[in-house]
Formats: sequence, structure tokens, C-alpha cells
Amino acid sequence: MKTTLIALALSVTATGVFAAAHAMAPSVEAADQSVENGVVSADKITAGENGWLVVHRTDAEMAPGPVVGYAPLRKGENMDVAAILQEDVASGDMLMLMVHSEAGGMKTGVFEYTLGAKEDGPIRIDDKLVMTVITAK
Ligand SMILES: [Cu+2]
Repeated sequence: MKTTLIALALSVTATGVFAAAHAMAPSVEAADQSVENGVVSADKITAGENGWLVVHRTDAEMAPGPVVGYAPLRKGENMDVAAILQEDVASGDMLMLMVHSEAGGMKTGVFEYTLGAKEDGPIRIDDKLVMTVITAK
């Protein structure tokens, strides 16, 4: 009887760990949207650590360009994340919403990244950036 209970407890723990790891896989969910109010929003962002949503300009080539906004992220799920745009973004412009780390800079909680910098740089999963691209309506 004792043996059965222990085996059950172990299997529950293992499943729990797997579920937690799966839920933490970093991701960005955002849709094409109007940015007339000066803000770009992501519906949901999952981050593996505290960090930043970084908004890059991009185009059909899908390379990350200059940063035009950012917002803090907490480890775990972030719903309805809003980044204030630092410059005008016209209808038809493409924006890349990317998960960045808080690592490598001088100050925690201060956004220190500029394009190509190591400070607060992008996270990579299997060598891929964690991002999505939207078009401003
Ligand atoms: Cu980036």
C-alpha cells in the first residue's frame, strides 16, 4: 500500500514539472492593429524570465530594425502588453515584437538595449529569436 502511494506521488510530480516547463516556452501573440493611439499591443507574451518586449521596425525581409518602443515583461504570462511608440508609425508599416532579456546591462529595470547591443539583448530558443511581426492598420 505504501509503495503504491509513493509511486503515485512521483508520477504526479513529474507531470507537474513537465507542464510548468511547457507553459513557460517563450512566445509572443499579437495581431495587425491600428497604432493611431501611439501604442502597439501584444495580446499575450510568455517570458522565461523578467525582461522586455522590444518593438523593432521591420519590412518584408523580416530583419529587426531600429527600436521604436519597449515595455517591461514579468517571468511567466503577460496579458495585453502595451508599448508606447517613440516615433510615428504609419499605416502599412511593419513592426516586430520581440522578447528581450534583462541580462548583460549595468542596471536592473532600466532598458539599456540599442540595436545590436549585448545589454538587454534578445533571447534565443534553439537559435531563433522569439518574435512576431504585425502590420499597422
Ligand atoms: Cu529585438
